[in-house]
Amino acid sequence: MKMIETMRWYGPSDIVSLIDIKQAGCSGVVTALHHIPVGEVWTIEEIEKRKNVIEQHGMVWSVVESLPVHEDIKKRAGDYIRWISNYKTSLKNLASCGIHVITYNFMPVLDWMRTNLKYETKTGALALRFEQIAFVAFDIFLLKRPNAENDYSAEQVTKATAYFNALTDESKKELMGNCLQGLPGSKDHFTAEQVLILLDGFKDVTADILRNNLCKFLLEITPITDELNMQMAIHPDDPPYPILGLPRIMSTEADAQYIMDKVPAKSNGFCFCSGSFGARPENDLPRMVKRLGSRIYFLHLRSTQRDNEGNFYEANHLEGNADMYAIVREAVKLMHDENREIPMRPDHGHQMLDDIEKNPYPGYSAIGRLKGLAELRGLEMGIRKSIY
Ligand code: DNO
Repeated sequence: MKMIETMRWYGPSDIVSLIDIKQAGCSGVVTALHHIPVGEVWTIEEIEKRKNVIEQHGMVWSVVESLPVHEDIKKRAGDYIRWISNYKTSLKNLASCGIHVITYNFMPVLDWMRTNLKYETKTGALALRFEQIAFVAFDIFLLKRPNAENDYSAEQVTKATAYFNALTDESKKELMGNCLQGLPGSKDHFTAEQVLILLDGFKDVTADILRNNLCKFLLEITPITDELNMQMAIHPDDPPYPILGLPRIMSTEADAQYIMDKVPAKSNGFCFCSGSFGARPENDLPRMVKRLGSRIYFLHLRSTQRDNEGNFYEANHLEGNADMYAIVREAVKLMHDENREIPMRPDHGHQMLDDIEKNPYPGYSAIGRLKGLAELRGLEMGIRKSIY
């Protein structure tokens, strides 16, 4: 049993083409209908259209990433009943088109967050980076979130003030743009005003409430996903701790265990993202693969390099803090023991070589991911052949 090698494709507007993905050696494609507004139904017609383009290139649509969850569902407010009903319809439509693995997340307002999208690594290739103090400076001085400074220590505020005062106007603009990236698949940025309004909508939503809302959502959809033999794969928080005063509830092994216990349905599972979980030192990644085992439906393999101040950048796939050998070894054993293949994608990649001049979706340039995939594929084969 081996990992199903895939790459993410953002759809027809992606500068990385299906031909590129095919040449990288992938048999599967991970994509979403990014043009459909969050909450609206994915019709069979639209799903088929996307599926056909992928199949015409000799690959299959292995995983949906993401079928996004409307903010009202996360708050359990507003029109959430309608959005859940739409979500169920989209799931049924996907299953009827033969697509069964669905990634989603339950991070309020924003998806992943980085302060620097072009951090120069030691080779000159560019990586994504999260720098605490830069983020605090963004929060207090650029976003101007009310009372933001109360969420940080006096030392952090002092450092962020000095950091901010030393920035040129251009660097301020860049920091703002990086932190206000739109949702994945969109090249539209959020504005500070929009984000402040969205944040305000979550002001009464504590971590316990959010967790509860996630469980209620799962209790509503999993009878359908169980029946249709689907696999729901929740993506962890990135970074895996609260930001901008928002609760985060999928950051640790205990978080994952909690929803597994509350919603034991078989279709309730995880997208194990070693990069996201790995930004938090206490997350023992190989052990998590072992423990979450049968509920892991999708693997995102990536490593981060952390420092003592809570900063991290995305390292080469086989370097950094993640013990990729041990992670892949656990995954190989899991697939062998359960006699199943798990889709995997090299998560992100450095912007390097010819891609430096291009404008790919951050983290999703072709060559860096191709390199990551090649390394991971070799690692997996070596492990597999040495054990079995
Ligand atoms: C980042 C991605 C995430 C992920 C979503 C899943 O590069 O891994 O944006 O797709 O959180 O819903």
